[in-house]
Amino acid sequence: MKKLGSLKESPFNPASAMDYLPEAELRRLQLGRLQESVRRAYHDQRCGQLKSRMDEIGMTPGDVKTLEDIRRLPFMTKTDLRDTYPYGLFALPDREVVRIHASSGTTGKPIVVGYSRNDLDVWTDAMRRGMIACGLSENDVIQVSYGYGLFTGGLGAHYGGEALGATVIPTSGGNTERQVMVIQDFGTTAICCTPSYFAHITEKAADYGVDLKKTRLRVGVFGAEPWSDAMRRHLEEISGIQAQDVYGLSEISGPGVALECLRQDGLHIFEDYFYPEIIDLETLEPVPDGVEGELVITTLCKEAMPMIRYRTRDITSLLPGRCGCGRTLRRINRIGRRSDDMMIIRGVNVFPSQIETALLRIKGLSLNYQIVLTREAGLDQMEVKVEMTPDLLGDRIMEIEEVQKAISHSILSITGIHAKVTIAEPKSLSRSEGKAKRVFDRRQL
Ligand code: DLL
Repeated sequence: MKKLGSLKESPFNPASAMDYLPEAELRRLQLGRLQESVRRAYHDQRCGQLKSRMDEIGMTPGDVKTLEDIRRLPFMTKTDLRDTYPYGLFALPDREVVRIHASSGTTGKPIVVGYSRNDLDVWTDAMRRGMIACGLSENDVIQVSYGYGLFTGGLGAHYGGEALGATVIPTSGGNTERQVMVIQDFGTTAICCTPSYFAHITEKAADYGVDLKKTRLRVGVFGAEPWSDAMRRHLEEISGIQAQDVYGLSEISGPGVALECLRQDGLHIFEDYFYPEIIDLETLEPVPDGVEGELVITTLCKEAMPMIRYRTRDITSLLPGRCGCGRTLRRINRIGRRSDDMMIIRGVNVFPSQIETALLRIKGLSLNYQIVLTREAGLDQMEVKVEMTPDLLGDRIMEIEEVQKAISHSILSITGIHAKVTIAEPKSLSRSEGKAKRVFDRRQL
């Protein structure tokens, strides 16, 4: 790894004192903010969901007297976002909602999230502090190659980088040749993108004869999808960077919920903004530190859309003990899997049920389908194999091509992902005797 010895947190950008608050003080702060968030969601949520759920169990916001009382509050899930689509969970009037983002839902409609001015400041601050933890400072040139748009990656990293005082280059995703050119010519020192896209960039760079180790690039801030330690070491070795993990989700704000410090020993959660719990998947009861379960997050400062005990479906554990870096913020283990069937393809969340919705829009298909995920030159590829019905089989080849195009278009419009579509003969795809196995993930993490 290149220049690692020189990587340390910059004295120019001291991380927030919040990163180092004594534990008792942090817990006190969290309690006050939790009480306020519950009050806000209870009274102001447009759909009144939390209020009716709390009323049902005879609880009022005043019953939250200690942090432990959070355990008595009801959970929220992605289904709640779907059921209240688009703005039902907002707790502010429209004029105070200054930004909207969206992410995949389980069917044709996305889930929608909103931010107040203050929510954007909180999100930016979390990302800024996370970047400091990754060893970045105002001296860095940060290339943001996460997508800009409804996806939170691009703008989240962008504003975090600007707040840090760094130079931000908003390349967004795609056009890999230009990404390599920018790294080389603009003096990029840090890149933010999905780890799989960076793997693709390294391969393309090699094709163009560019040795990334000879550029100024020294840090990668990678997330939005699971990636292994083996992948980390590989990326670090071929490009000479330090590859840092960033975690987040749209429902809670976006990237910046938790990031690794330079010790790469778990991701620090910005606990002054986000309250983490790990619950047992069966009993739904919180588990002790060190035990794996589902991450549940409560937002402590969110105004436009407070989320109370949101079940992320991400599987991890809270690491016991303090980090050697001195931060008092607790850490979560890296996230390797989810408890639902969500796939993450080039950083985009895709549910098999979305593919099914896309197929249902086309006539003449059986609903026996398979999704095959592979990785070519570092980039995720999705192939959807679907059987036609005997009726369609009688038609001319030309029409089959049209059907393929129509399916591809339908999938693209619902998921935002280009899929290779293969039309299979009737009854040719394997059938399972129990749960249908639809997804064949042949990517090597
Ligand atoms: O992926 C936000 C983000 C952007 C995070 C850029 C990091 C960097 P969503 O599109 O809503 O938001 O997807 C959230 O992605 O619940 C996890 O399953 C997965 N995920 C995000 N970061 C990581 C990570 C953004 N570092 C979902 N490791 C989450 C593993 C991750 N999975």
